Amino acid sequence: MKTLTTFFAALLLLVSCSNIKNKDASKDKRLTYEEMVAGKKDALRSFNDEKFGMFIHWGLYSIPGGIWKGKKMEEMNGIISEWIQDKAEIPRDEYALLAKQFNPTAFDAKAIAALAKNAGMKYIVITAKHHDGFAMYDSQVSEYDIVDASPYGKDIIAALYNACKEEDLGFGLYYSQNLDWMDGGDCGLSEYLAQGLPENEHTQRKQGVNTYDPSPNTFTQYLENKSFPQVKELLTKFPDLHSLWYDTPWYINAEQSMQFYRLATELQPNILVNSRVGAELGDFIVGGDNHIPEEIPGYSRPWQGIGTTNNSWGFKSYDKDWKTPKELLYWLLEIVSKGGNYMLNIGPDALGRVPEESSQNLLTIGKWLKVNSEAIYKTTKWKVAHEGPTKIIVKSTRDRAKGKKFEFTAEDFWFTQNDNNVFVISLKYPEDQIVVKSLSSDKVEEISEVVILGTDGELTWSQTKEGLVVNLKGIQVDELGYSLKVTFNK
Ligand code: JFZ
Repeated sequence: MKTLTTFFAALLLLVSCSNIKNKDASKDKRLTYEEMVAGKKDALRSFNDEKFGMFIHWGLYSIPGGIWKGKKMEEMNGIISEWIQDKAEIPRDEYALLAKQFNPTAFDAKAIAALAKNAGMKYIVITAKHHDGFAMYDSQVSEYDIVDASPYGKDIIAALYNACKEEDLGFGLYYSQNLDWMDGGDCGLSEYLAQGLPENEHTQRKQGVNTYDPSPNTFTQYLENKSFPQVKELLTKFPDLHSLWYDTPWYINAEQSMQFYRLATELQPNILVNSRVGAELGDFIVGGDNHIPEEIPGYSRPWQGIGTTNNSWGFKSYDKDWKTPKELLYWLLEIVSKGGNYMLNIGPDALGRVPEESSQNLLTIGKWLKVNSEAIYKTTKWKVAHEGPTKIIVKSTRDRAKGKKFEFTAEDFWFTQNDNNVFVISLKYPEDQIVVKSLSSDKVEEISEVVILGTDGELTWSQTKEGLVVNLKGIQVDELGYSLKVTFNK
């Protein structure tokens, strides 16, 4: 009996030693950045196929809605309402009082997930913590969160996570890893400068730095005691995330950016991390806010264009400059035809309601996408993004807010492609026929079929040296516009 016990004790010792060796080995075998990125190929292919997602900015800033003590954002040199604490220089304790009145009883996670689904969106990314430092989920790291600090007391991120799973929608989180006006001290500005890192527009303007009432802790303490631990708890609490959307990495260094990337990827190897993690890292590139690239970007990674439904990410009570369905579709076509994925924002109000105009406009887009889905989802850019006389350049949110005319002609066409097809998308019907010059017989292979999505009717068409000529007299599929599916001879 003794011999048998000794044998099993020795066996146990042998196994545990080999485990320690393996653990040490596996620790030494930490993936390189390139290996981490390479492991996300399938997730990136889905990201390309999805084309359209919902961004949600919702937090304490939705209560003032862009007005502080009678002053509007524009009177404080601002525009986007989620920056109200910064623009009005609201001391931390005063701003935190907003939490005591935050009781969004109208919030309906299932309704928001259904809205995204019916708008033709394939994923949602919502602000878990924006620059004001307030967590919209039940955080064990900080009490400054919706469950511990507000009368509402419920975890809206968890509710929306579950609603998205039920609707088979991707679910991602926005997290402001650098700027934090409650706990971020000077948001890293002094440490950034002490490292001799290059001065830039942000450091010179101290953009987003709490200079009016900074917390007493150092930025390193903020990173170690709040930012990294909250990212870790979010990725543990919500195990199957579509993406982690970091933002404004203006005062963190390359090593810290890599730590944020690695932290997310080691916890969820398929999670897509955006380029605002900083230091040129990230699985997909995010363009500027409300920015349409003038040409097809030469990015080596997938890219995402982001936009607002009016001129603010957070709810802005007096901003009624809603993008019409026609303008929203223009943004989608401009971004998708240039190989991007469009993430369009909604800003729920203090009670959790989605502004009626933005949800109605999203549903109109969803109706168009139902008919024209083949021209958008699972496509890639073609050699030509757009043909026609109309060129509308939008550089930023402020640029768009100046007011632009989103009118198009029957000669304006946007293109996408998949397999052996090119899709020709237009935002205006012709009187009788169209000539698509980019599809002339001397520019592309011989065409074997031309159909219009959403109807079965036969089309009269011919491919000439001038272009693809199609008779569309009297045809109207959807008031926003139509898509032709052009198939080439194999
Ligand atoms: C940032 C945030 O400050 C803003 O509140 C919102 O969340 C937006 C989506 O992201 O704003 C930015 C950040 C970077 C650029 C522009 C606006 N940029 O690089 O052009």
